This record gives sequence, structure tokens and C-alpha cells, in this order.
Amino acid sequence: MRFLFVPALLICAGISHAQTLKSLAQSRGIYVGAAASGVTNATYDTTLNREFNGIVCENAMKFGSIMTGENAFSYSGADAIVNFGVARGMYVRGHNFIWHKQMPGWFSGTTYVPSRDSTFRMMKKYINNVMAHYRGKINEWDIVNEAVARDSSGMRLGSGYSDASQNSKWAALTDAPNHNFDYIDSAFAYARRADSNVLLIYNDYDCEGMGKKSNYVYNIVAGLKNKGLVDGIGLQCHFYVGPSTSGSNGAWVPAEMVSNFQRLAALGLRISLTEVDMRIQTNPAPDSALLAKQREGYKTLMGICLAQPACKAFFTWGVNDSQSWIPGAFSGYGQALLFDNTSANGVYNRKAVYYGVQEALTATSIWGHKTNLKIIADDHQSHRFDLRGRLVTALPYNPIFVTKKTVNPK
Ligand code: 9MR
Repeated sequence: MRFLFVPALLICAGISHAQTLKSLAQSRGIYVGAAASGVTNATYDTTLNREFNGIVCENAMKFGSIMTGENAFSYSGADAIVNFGVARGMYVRGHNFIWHKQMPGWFSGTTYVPSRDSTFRMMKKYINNVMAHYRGKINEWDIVNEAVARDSSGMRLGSGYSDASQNSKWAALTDAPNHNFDYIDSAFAYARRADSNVLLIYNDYDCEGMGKKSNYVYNIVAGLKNKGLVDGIGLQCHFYVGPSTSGSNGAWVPAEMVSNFQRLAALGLRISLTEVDMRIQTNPAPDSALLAKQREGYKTLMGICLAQPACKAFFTWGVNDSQSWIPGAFSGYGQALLFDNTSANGVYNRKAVYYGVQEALTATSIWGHKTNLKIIADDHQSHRFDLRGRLVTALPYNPIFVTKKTVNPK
């Protein structure tokens, strides 16, 4: 990571330990959230409640968890997490509808192969049912997730159905390459019709800075925005922090992120950092230089968000390290989140990276931008479009958003 390229800097005000991320985020007008794997552990729940004003289901709201049969929906897992957030006035993200992974058994594999038309009917039923169930509870929703291939070779195609491959069964069933990937537009259109009060998001990874995949993603969201179908982009931010100072280690380059945020904001999109984590090598144990670099990484990322008014959400992918997906997916790596696995007084202990984020949130100026941003101007209503891209102005106000306004007074 090349932090030295950044015309830094964070001028820090005094930080009180009593200031939680939630209270600081509220004063900055952004949402700091976390992915929850469940809400049944007291230490976990207390930490979530004390530190975060946003929440998302890590797995419970995915296709495979929710739509258990062609006509069967199972909501209990997701309900527990969503209701936990709603009861505490949190900003609730929905994750996700159309993805090539974590599909239900009845859908994945080669047995279920409906026609293109039937696929669209099923997709519509799926989206309608789930959006109706959560009406008034979800603020923004990842409608399509990771439609661009991992290796930046282009869109995910449909030549195979394997869960873990580059292929997307949604693309296969809808004959995507011959229909200009209209399964993406369609999913957004169904979602827009199902609930016009929810912000609709396209979510992906490895597209935070500039580059080939980022350009693909930019083109997707620019097209969707033109049609009035998308409100924001979700940049996942699964980052690696290594000892190297150059870009060869999976690096992300802050200055590139600033540029990418700028071009996305110029489209009129809202930007959410949806799945932030910064993994480091844990075997052998990290040295103090690496931990300091990771702390700087978190601080810089929050700084980039605060410096861009369109960036409204900073969600980490988990609460504490023992719950993180990283050690299972990257052997020998981990410690990617803000809290460790020890606790005191019923909450998980804060790590160095936590204080990095806190410093960014208390800085009075970041990269030449004053950071006394105004609180979120409850813009949920001003970005409502119909399916032809016409601005819709007279939709009924959703009470949950009014509540949020009062939760974040300024
Ligand atoms: O954290 C999730 C993990 O528990 C699941 O096993 C995994 C399945 O692919 O998905 C993880 O979450 C992913 C998220 O939904 C989309 N972006 C990438 C995340 C990490 O893989």
C-alpha cells in the first residue's frame, strides 16, 4: 500500500475513549456498520449496539438462506438481525439478491434449468416476496453482487453452474451475453417496482481504485443510473495489508480511490463501503510495523470516505476477529477487523485499527477538505426514479427514515 502517495493529512483533535464509533459517525453524518453473523451472543450484541449505527446480515439474507424452495421462504435468521438493527435505529443494509454464490440447493446444479422467461418470473417472485417482507425496515439493498469476473476478464458468463467458479447461473439461464446482461437491469427494475423507498445498490470487490475491473463496474452503474435503476455503489474493500511498500501485494492505492470515488459521485451515486476488512499475515505473528501500517490503512480509508460527501457508509465485514471469514478463506491470515476476541466489561476490546478509524472520525481536516460535514440530509426521497428514469417526487414518506433523522440530530 502506498500511503506516502497521499497528500495526507489527518489533523487530530483530542479523542476521548468515551466516544464510540457510532457517536462519532453520527456527528459526521455517516453510518458505521458491521456484518452480523447472528445476534445471540451477549458480548457481540453489546459491542454491535455500542459501537455501530449500521448493520447487515453476513449470510442470513442471501438467496440460499432465504428462498428455501421455489415457493418457500425462510426468514427467521435474517429477521433476528434486521429486527435487532431496526429496534436500535440502525441503518440496515440488505445483502444480497442476485449473486453467483450461496444459492439454494433447488436452484444450483444442473437439475433446475428453466427457460429464460421462467427464470425472470422466478427472479421477480423472489425479489417481490423478500422486499415485501422487509418493507420499511431496510435502508439500502445490494441488488446485484459481483457480476464482474474475479480476474477482471469481463462479465461473469454462464457456461457452468458451479458455485465457486467465475460463472453465474443467473447469467447462464438468461443467456446474458446475447441479451446485453439484462438480468442485471431486470433485477434492479423488479426491486424498484417492489419497493421504491429502498436505495438500490450494485456491490462488488476489487473495484475500489482505478483499473480494468473498476472500469467495468463503472460502466455497469453508469448504465443503470441512466435508466434510473440504481442509487448507489457498494465497494466491498476486502483489503490486504502486507509488509511491502509497493503495489505488488494486493495493494490498494488511496489516491486512486479518491479519483474513483470522484467519478462515481459525479454520476450522482451514493457510495457505501460495504465489507471493509484488512487482513494481515498472522502466522508468523505480525510485527509492530505491520500493525502500524494496518492502523494507518483503516484511518486512511475512513479519511477517504469522509473527504467525499457521497460516501455515506463504512461497514466492516464482521465485528471481531474470531467471527471473520478471513482465516477460513486465507490460511495464515486474519486479524482483519476492529475488535479482537478478548473482552472487558461485556464488550470486545478495541484494537489499534479501531483507534485509527476513531482518529479519522475526529480529524478536523482530511486532505484539505474540512470534515465538519453536514449530517445526512435524509436524501432517501430525492433520488427516487420511476422505471423510465423520471424523478418521482411525491412518494409517501417512510417513517423509519424519519426516525433516523432524529437519531442523528445536528
Ligand atoms: O462472510 C461470508 C462467509 O461467511 C461465506 O462463507 C461466504 C460465502 O461465499 O461469503 C462471505 O461473504 C461474502 C459476501 O457475501 C460478498 N462479498 C465477499 C464476502 C467474503 O467472501
